[in-house]
Amino acid sequence: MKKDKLHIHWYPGHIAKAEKKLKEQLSLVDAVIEVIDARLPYSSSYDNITRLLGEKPRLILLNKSDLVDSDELKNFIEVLEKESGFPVLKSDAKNSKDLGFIVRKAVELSEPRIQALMKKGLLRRPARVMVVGMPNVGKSSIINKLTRSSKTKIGAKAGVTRQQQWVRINPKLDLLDTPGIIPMKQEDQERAKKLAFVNAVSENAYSNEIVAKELLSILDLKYSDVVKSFYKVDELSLDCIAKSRNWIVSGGNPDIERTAIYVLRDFREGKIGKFILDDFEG
Ligand SMILES: Nc1nc2c(ncn2[C@@H]2O[C@H](COP(=O)(O)OP(=O)(O)O)[C@@H](O)[C@H]2O)c(=O)[nH]1
Ligand SMILES: [Mg+2]
Repeated sequence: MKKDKLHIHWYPGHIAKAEKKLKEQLSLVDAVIEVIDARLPYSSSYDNITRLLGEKPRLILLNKSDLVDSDELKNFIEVLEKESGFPVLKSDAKNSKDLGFIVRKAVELSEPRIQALMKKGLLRRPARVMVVGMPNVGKSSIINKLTRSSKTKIGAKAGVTRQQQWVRINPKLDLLDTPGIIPMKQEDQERAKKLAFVNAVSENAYSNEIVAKELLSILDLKYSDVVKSFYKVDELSLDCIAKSRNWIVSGGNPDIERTAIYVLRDFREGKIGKFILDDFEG
């Protein structure tokens, strides 16, 4: 297969199936935690999330906050809260300091539905919450982080087509132990490239050179000086970076593939700097 562009194979059937499963999981919970990659506050959220989630209360987590600038993130949090009408918190799945806030907010968001059930004569029960989001945004890490404090599996509640496992996080909160995965739509190649930067699409689906070039051109718009000084170059191109690093193949040509792989890796590991790659207008 010629990898001259992104080939992301999310056939409509896949999306329909994933959405159906998500809807089934949603019917079991009072609220959802939507996980977004803080480096892509718009691009790593699903366009149709509101259609999918309906009226379900939502806590939005800008995860991987350790990889972005905290002042820039603060601005994004304000904007996203206004736009979505839901609470937005930053989170870092490698650190447990945000844990208490997340648990408290999830419980708070679930309360109206529990109150409604109690009005119908049912006994109070713990809030039921699930984690949703695109691939690789950190859903499993967050579930692990939340469940590490409490390893009590509380067993199965029946879903429509299969049993779901729950974990009791504390007396007020039960968490569905499997994340709801939201697949990406294939048509949006601009977004697909951004998602490739943060490893949210399979590496087999694209050419490193094309994605790394695109990354450099976006970084050049917003963070030119930081990136140039990191690579000790005057111009942000794979060519210049290869020469500056002395990555040369036989014949004296710059080793573009190797450079592309390194640039993507440096970015993903946060080595170049702390960057947010979406703009407010999305
Ligand atoms: N730096 C950083 N890496 C994270 C964070 N959360 C998750 N990761 C990493 O991102 C990758 C994907 O995480 P995972 O939880 O498997 O994502 P999922 O596909 O949404 O379940 C893993 O390599 C995690 O270690 C975070 O807050 N900060
Ligand atoms: Mg996972």
